[in-house]
Amino acid sequence: MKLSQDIIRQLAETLETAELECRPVTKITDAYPEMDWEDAYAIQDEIKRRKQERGVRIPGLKMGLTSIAKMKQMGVEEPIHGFLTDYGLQPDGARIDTSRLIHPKVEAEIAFVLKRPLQGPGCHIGDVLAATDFVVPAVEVIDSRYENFRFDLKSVIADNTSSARFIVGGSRDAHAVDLKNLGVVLRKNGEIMSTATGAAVLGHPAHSVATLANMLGARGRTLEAGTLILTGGVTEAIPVRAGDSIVAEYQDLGSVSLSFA
Ligand code: OOG
Ligand code: MG
Repeated sequence: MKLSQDIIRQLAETLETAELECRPVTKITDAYPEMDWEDAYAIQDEIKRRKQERGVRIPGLKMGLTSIAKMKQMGVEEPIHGFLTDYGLQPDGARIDTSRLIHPKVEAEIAFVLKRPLQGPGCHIGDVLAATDFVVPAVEVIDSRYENFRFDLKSVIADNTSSARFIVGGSRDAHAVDLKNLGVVLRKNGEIMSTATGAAVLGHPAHSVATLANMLGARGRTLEAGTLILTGGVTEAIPVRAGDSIVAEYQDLGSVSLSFA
């Protein structure tokens, strides 16, 4: 670690305040170019600790930058992980209040719920499928706390990987669907914005969960049973504003819809 505990606490406060007050800040590596990966996750952990101290619950975790489309869009090439919040969970069909967000974008994702814990390193797709209770279609609303949605990997990890809101649809048995070849269509205001298949996510969405278990395992952590895991956007993220409506259609999994007010 390159940053002191004081600086880590200070940066966590800056980023969480930016989220809660919907005011973007400059990316933190501008002021602290020496910060390392450990510092970045330590800031994210400190944001989580602040929220939990206020009674916020953490229903799950998310992987980010797991598809080539997303990596290209953001100019980075490594998956990252963050956490989800109870207040971020919105029902299917929700109207999302854009006045509580800075510059939201939506992503179509495939999510897993585990029935057994997963412990990396060495976790693979087979372990994930054996430990999966069910899969659900999901839409994530991301909202970088950085000006113009511009960042580098360390800054976005510290900013809890732009986590803001998420919506999940109806559940399906993971073994009943071909997750790799599963088609996804993302529409804005009725118009198709992008299409992809599950394979866009690290070759297979379960590989994203295995990668998460291995990343956590490297830090001595376990992926607990019951955790909801968003595996990352299958296509590039689509900017939205008040008045927009979004529908994500998933082959065999149904659809998820939301609108912005
Ligand atoms: C980082 C979060 C990426 C995903 O699904 O790839 C992410 C960002 O692009 O702001 O959630
Ligand atoms: Mg995402």
